[in-house]
Amino acid sequence: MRIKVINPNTTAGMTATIAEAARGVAAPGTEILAATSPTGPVSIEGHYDEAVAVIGLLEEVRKGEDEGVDGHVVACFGDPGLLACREVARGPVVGIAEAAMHCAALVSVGFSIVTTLGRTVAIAERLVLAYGFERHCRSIRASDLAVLDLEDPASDARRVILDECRKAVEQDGAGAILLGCAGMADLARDLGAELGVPVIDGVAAAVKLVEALVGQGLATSKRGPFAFPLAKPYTGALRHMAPRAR
Ligand code: 2AL
Repeated sequence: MRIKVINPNTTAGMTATIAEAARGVAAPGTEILAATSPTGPVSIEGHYDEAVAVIGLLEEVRKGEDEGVDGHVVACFGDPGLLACREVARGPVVGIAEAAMHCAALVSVGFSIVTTLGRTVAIAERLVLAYGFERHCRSIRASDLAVLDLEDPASDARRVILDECRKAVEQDGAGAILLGCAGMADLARDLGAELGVPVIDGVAAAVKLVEALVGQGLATSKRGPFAFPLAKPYTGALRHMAPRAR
């Protein structure tokens, strides 16, 4: 099967990290197509970044449909535009935050999320509530690292994130840690070994969930709210985004 993994920010170096994590867990018969958003913010660290990033993300999902991929992964921990992506796609579309939360609930009692800047905590909090994981979530901790710090070897990001994870385990009662940014995907294995609890990278979790869904012959329901968007003209700079007649 072919799974398209989309980084909704425009930083290709982060897409490389995401692609490596995805390919590291993909089954032998799974091909990972990794894509970087063609337009928008270099990193997604707030509601405005998210809103603007969704356009490039949707362009890539529309291309993925033309390419005939079996499923998509939205590789940003805010799961931006996830429901809109589901309207456009035939196959499953899984966000890395929801994938990580579902997997955590299966292997631990209580999880904590370690995210980037403090301003992203509210985004994760809203997702915890939207997905119904409030009884599972012990804490959401900000590392105060900017997303692009994760790309910079001089930033000491690994140590800063490890410290925050340790506090989540020792002070908040977390049985598992969710890495709150796709750019942290390369840290999961190492941090898990050091902390002695499951450390879940949402990119890996989402790839395995798409494989599980496609493997069961499950696609996105086109009855109800995930039906294809209604065909109509769009005007102005976004006219190329107009839904196609079906
Ligand atoms: C993210 C992420 O996963 N990618 C990005 O640009 N921003 N999430 C975050 N909490 O900072």
